[in-house]
Amino acid sequence: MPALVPMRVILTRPPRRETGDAGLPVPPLGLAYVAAALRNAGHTVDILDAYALGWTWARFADVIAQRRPDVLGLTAMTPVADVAARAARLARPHARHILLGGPHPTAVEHAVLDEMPELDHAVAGEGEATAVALLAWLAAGQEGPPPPGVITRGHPLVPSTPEPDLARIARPARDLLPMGTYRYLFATRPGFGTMITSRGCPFRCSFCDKSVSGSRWRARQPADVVDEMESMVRNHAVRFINFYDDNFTLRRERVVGICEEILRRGLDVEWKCEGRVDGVDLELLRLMRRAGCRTIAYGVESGNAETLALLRKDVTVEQAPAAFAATRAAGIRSLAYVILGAPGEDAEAVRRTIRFCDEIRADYVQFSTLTAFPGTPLFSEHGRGADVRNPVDGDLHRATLTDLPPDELQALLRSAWTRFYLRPRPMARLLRDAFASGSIGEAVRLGTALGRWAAA
Ligand code: B12
Ligand code: SF4
Repeated sequence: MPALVPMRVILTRPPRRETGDAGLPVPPLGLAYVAAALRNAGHTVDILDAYALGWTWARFADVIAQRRPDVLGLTAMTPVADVAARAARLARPHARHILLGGPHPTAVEHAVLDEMPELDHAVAGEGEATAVALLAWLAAGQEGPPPPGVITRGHPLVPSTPEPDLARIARPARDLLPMGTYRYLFATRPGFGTMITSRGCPFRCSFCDKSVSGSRWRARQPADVVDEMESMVRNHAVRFINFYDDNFTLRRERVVGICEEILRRGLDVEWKCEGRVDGVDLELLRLMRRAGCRTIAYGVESGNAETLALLRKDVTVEQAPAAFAATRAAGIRSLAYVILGAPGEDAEAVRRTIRFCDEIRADYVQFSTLTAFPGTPLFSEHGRGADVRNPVDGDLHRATLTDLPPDELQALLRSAWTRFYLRPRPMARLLRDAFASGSIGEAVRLGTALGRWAAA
């Protein structure tokens, strides 16, 4: 449908910080969804993933100055809000309207307009329909109140309800992304893509920001999911997919349906998903393995019952070993997300969780500290916290909630990473995956960070 007033839109993920950002680039799925909606509404849309393309800030500034878009759309999680602010400052003289969407503006709402004075408007929540309505409002001269979901000066935010119907929104515009540049260290093959097959989560973990998609779980049907997988395989040479659903395994029968559909179509693709330790069983895991599942990430969080209670994870310490054993028996690798040094934990409690990761025989572990991001229950209850550095996070300092002295927690974190990975088996597995997925650079970066930390 042609837009009443077609606009030239650039949606962008800005370059990395010069100080060296952590992490391999994964596709900016949110931008790709918004791009598809705006394009369908008749606008001319480009996605400029300067982060993935490895652009310098100077090149980014030149291109924005040259292209002078009607609308520049930025996205931000809280830890990269400073990067979005920098991009908005640079782009201000060259873009008619500057917008920001994503978890950060959704969580902090109007405060983002003070944090980033160069922004014109921000979008709260899922952005597909809101972005289309916002551009129509801009084209109409911003007459009257802004559409629901829009954060703007001088008007209260009216939440955008109902949430988008996942069966009806357009698939992400991957044709606008540099798909060949994306990598994931734990992928078992090159050709990497990401997908989201459900939104929202009914659980209540205190460290989790559910501001964007809320608590109501909405899921796509198996045939629709596998259609999108197939189109990624056909059109973008994708051979390994990360499912970014908060709860891919929430409804057993849906997972069974997706796996059976993959098998029925004979789709040659491998994948990873996130699961809860209370949501899997051996029979399901064996089916998932046959359908290409190679890794499942579980929010183990802690080996201490008191910490699980603080995190409101609603799982028990005892459930993790069973889920990890079943995952191993099915031939799927396990990744444990773990939080060290939460309030109430002393050094011995932290060590207990580190040992717990060995006991459950996780193939990979991602150790973090407890950060209270805006939008999480913890943030409203505890505020920000102390600064603790994680070895693998490059320049990122994370405000951390802990009763331990920051130096001590940092040392424990370092020993957790180095103890776990600087051993022959995990190193060999990482190297094998790095070669298989084409992520050698990331493996070298991780290895160097760990080596430096071990020697310090
Ligand atoms: C994939 C993912 C990542 C990926 C990459 C993210 C990316 N750039 O795409 C990786 C692994 C790198 C990552 C890392 C981290 N992540 Co993360 N991640 C996710 C996850 C699981 C999925 C994101 C996604 O693709 N969602 C699907 C799309 C459709 O949703 P979306 O991105 O929100 O986009 C929609 C809207 O936000 C909006 N929108 C977004 N951008 C724009 C732009 C415009 C112009 C408009 C109009 C609208 C709009 O419209 C989109 C479509 O509806 C989310 C959880 C979740 N369910 O969303 C957490 C999440 C975003 N991550 C989070 C966090 C905390 C982190 C880490 C800090 C974790 C850690 N402890 O290290 C790191 C930070 C990394 C860094 N650089 O600083 C939080 C963010 C909270 C916050 N307030 O910022 C989330 C929400 C998890 C949670 N529930 O708490 N993450
Ligand atoms: S951490 Fe996972 S299970 Fe817990 S509320 Fe967030 S998305 Fe849901």
